[in-house]
Amino acid sequence: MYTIKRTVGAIVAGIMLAFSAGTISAADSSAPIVIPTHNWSSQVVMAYVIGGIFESMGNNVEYVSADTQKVYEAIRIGDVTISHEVWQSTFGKSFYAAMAKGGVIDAGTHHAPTLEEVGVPQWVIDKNLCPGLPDYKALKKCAKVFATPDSGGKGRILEGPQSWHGAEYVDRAEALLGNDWVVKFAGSADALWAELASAKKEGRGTIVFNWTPNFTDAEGFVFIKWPPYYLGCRKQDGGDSKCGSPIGWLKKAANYKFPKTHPKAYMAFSQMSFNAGQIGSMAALVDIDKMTHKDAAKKWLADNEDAWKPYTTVGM
Ligand code: TMO
Repeated sequence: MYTIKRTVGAIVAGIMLAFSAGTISAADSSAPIVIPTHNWSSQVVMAYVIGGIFESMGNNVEYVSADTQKVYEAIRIGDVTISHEVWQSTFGKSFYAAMAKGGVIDAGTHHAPTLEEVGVPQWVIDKNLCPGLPDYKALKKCAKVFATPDSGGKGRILEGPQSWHGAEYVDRAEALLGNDWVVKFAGSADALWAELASAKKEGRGTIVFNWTPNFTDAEGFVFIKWPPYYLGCRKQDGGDSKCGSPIGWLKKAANYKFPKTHPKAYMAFSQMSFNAGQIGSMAALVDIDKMTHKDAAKKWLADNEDAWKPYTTVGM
């Protein structure tokens, strides 16, 4: 009797031990977590920030330079593990298209409302270069103010790189501003910042694509107010393009196997949320302070341990 009791007790204790051990310590695979880098500063710095957080948890990390639209298909098929800055206006369509095919999961949302839109630096408003701004209707009377040597006397809107957008801003200018305006694509994010700097120096009007959160929030950037966005308003979605961009979300995405292969890293990633100030500061370290993306990430991690350390122990 005594031995039977003891044996049963040992078995029960063994099961309980195995069970609790199993729930607290499913180990992450040593396979690298593949993080994409794109062509704007906060995204690249945040890639190294998140990679640094994963490494602090003992994970292996790999970085790949990836196309900003095709990356969602790459995540779906598992070539890339995560995306940490899915901007609604610019990438929402590609993100959901990949999700609909199966293999991409929504891994949560940053605490940062976003806007990706054309606008003018605050000083263009302060100098009243185009009375009535930021209402888009004011632009109809100001085309000449925003003319550039390459615009043939028309007002010029400097769009972001073509890798971010299709024709949505071209269609919108045609639909709402007509023939007095042209849209040109910048070659890079740096070309946008160079244009802002030279326009300021020359005291001339300029209208460029930009976004928030970004380093430009600190100095002041005023987005043009267009008729409100609604689902389907863009030509590419069947509408007439007479709309602005959404005040949108900033999401994280992951391959559907990531929670299974790297449960600890996934738990951390799913909790991670950066706010506008944090995202703006990641960009500013590069675009204002001229640090490399990697050094900026190191500094950011060192300066913000209180913000990210708690993510590494979620559920433990
Ligand atoms: C995706 N971006 C923030 C550059 O608009």
